[in-house]
Amino acid sequence: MIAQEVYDQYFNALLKGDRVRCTQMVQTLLDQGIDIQVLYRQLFEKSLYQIGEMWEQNLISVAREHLVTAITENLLNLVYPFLFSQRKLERKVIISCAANEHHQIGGKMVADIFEMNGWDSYFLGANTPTDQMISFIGEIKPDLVGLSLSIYFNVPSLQQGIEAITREYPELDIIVGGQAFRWGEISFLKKYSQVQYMKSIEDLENQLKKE
Ligand code: B12
Repeated sequence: MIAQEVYDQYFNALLKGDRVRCTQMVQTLLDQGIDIQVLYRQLFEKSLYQIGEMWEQNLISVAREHLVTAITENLLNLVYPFLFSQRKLERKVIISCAANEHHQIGGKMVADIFEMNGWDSYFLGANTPTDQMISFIGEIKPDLVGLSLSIYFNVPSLQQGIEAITREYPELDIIVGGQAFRWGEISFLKKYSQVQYMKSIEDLENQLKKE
């Protein structure tokens, strides 16, 4: 649990663009042994959602939103030494954003959760062209593909991605998640029998721990 006071200090530093202070604060939390999922949800995600609201209300500029995003992406790298698990499962996952989807931070967190739970994760980032994802799947031969979607109007791209994967690799399991599904409905996913929707990284981690 991150105390409100710590969150407020971090958020103020982030909004000012003070990346030295943000780095010190995150490093301290990591050194104190914070649960990575808590760091992701209660510091990084919470602050970015708050920034999104401020941006929507015209309280901050696009430039400041970009600054905050760039700082957060750098901070995610501090977590890297804490990711590797003693447990090795010999399982591989590819995580990607759908084509046209430019929000990549959530997907990166998902890839990290897999890595911490013994999987080898391959994170392709934002806006991956479907044909490129299909060839990469052929190269890596993963056990699972995870797709992230933030913007509901990108559902057609997501569907195109799912359909291309299932055409080429009918046995391959797919999970999808992301905040697009907070606003839009998910019933269209029911027609894809190998696709599972996952609500959060907590649900994902609980499932991975059972394996
Ligand atoms: C940064 C940002 C951008 C950056 C992204 C850069 C980058 N490197 O990722 C840029 C500038 C590109 C951008 C562009 C746009 N953005 Co924007 N953006 C944001 C912002 C501020 C933060 C996004 C973020 O990283 N959030 C934090 C992450 C950690 O949260 P998350 O993605 O939800 O991920 C978590 C879970 O959902 C889950 N998860 C995610 N994926 C998956 C997958 C699986 C398998 C699982 C299990 C879980 C899971 O795990 C994560 C950890 O908990 C949000 C505000 C917000 N509410 O997020 C707006 C926001 C998402 N953007 C928005 C909009 C409108 C846009 C634009 C359309 C703006 C424009 N007019 O151009 C474009 C669209 C671009 C596109 N085609 O994709 C809106 C979307 C509104 C809506 N109803 O759809 C938001 C909500 C802002 C707002 N309040 O209006 N954006």
